Amino acid sequence: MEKKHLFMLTPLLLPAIAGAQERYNIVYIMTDDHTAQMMSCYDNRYVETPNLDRIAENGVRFVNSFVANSLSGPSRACMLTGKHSHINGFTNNEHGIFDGSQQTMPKLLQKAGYQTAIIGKWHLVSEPTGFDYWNIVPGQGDYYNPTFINMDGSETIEKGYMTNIVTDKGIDWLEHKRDKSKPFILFLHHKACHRDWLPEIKYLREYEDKTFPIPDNFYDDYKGRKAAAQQEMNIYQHMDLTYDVKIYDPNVNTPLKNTYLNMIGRMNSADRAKYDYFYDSLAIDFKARHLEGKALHEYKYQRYMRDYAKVLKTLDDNVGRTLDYLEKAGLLKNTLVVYTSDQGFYMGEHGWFDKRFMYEESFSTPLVMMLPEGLKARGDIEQMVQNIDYAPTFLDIAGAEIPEDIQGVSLLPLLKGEKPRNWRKSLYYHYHEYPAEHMVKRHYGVRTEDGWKLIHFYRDIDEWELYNLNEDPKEMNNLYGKPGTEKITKKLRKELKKLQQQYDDPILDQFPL
Ligand code: SGN
Ligand code: CA
Repeated sequence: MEKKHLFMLTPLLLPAIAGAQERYNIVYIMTDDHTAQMMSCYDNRYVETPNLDRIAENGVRFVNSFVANSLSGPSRACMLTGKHSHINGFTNNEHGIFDGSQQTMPKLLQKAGYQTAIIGKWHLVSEPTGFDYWNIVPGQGDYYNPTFINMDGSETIEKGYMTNIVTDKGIDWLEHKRDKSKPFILFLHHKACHRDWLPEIKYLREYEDKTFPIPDNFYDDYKGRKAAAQQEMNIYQHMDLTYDVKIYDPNVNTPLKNTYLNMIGRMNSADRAKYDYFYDSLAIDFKARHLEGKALHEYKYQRYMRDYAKVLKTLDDNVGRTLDYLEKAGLLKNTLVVYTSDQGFYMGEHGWFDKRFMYEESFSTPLVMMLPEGLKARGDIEQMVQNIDYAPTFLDIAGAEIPEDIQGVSLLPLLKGEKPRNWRKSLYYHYHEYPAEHMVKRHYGVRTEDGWKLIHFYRDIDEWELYNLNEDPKEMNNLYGKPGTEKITKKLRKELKKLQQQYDDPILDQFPL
């Protein structure tokens, strides 16, 4: 009797299942430390990234895209939960363990009938939850012959270069591993282009003839900006000559020399021979030049830019390969392709590498999307968006309900080409990792759509900074406390308070506004 009942229901269920098949898929490509200055559809001074640009050309480029906390683990936790760091609990890389029992976007997508998979960098310490398939690297992962953690907890050392491997695994999942009757979301999370910028062997010589222009605030003296003066991410002072610049001298010890040797020790002997041949010749040349002061400073900058650009070259190829696969498989018409990074990065601006600060280069992150049929937006999207918006956007795209407690907002109306009234006019930021590597002080702040920014650095410092981005886009002139700024400061403090209340940040109790 019961069987018959089920059988009778089957035809009724069919249209719903067919509907499910037509739902949009999502391929969410995220890189590490890739900044908009190094992506030609945002900035063509430095590199060409034709495949990344292809995404924007067939969809949209967000020109005001930001993170909530400019660091890997925290950024990933914001993206998974749609909530700020103080709510999702993963505030910093050094002590964070993501609580995987909480509500996350992949779990909600599973409930909505989606297949979920993540391949590559995870960086949240606890095991992934909410994924039907995962294959991640421990911690930061390695560029050469990386170790992967499998779902049964075992580890496999994969042969080759990380960026190629992540792409291979992604395509393999799409082609062979997924259940093709269901819509899916695939997180392809690359290690590129994180420090320590180890290029793929075939691109060792790429960009070697290029001299990169030096940013005009490369020799920043940090006047009026105490936190900026106290960081440890200056190219001149803090880039390790062996590890970062790759000048290896067996007789010279630098703090990260052993880390470097372990890292390049992962290469097979054929790759290693080519690698050594290339960088040893640089080291010989470097030694002969006896560089000091400004010349050494700029030498380090050029090495940094070239190696970062080489790593990016392989990444761009692989994004191209991913897009080509989707096209060939007939998936593009029904798949949203998202490309972003876990945060932006300094390419010599203020004399820096790394990120963390709420200044524009690292507060912002590239975000481009190739849109499936039915989503009509094209070109630039000017509205301010943040990585807490990805979770509600993907849920919305999937036709799933967006829970009330999610703090981000869905970008779907923007992707449809709508011009929503009452879009947010300001964004909240809070960075927590201090004291820690690179010594960027804890800080929080507000940035408004009309180009004002107010930041408070705290803990063993108590400093406020105010910027007018329209007049001072490089954030060199701290206006806080200057005559004539009373009114705007008051307004921004009020806005900051409103955001801290809205997002329920307990820091407001510590520093009432
Ligand atoms: C590593 C790097 C740092 C970097 C952090 C965080 N040091 O610790 O330079 O700021 O990761 O980066 S290294 O010696 O290991 O290269 S994040 O993107 O993962 O947050
Ligand atoms: Ca990162």
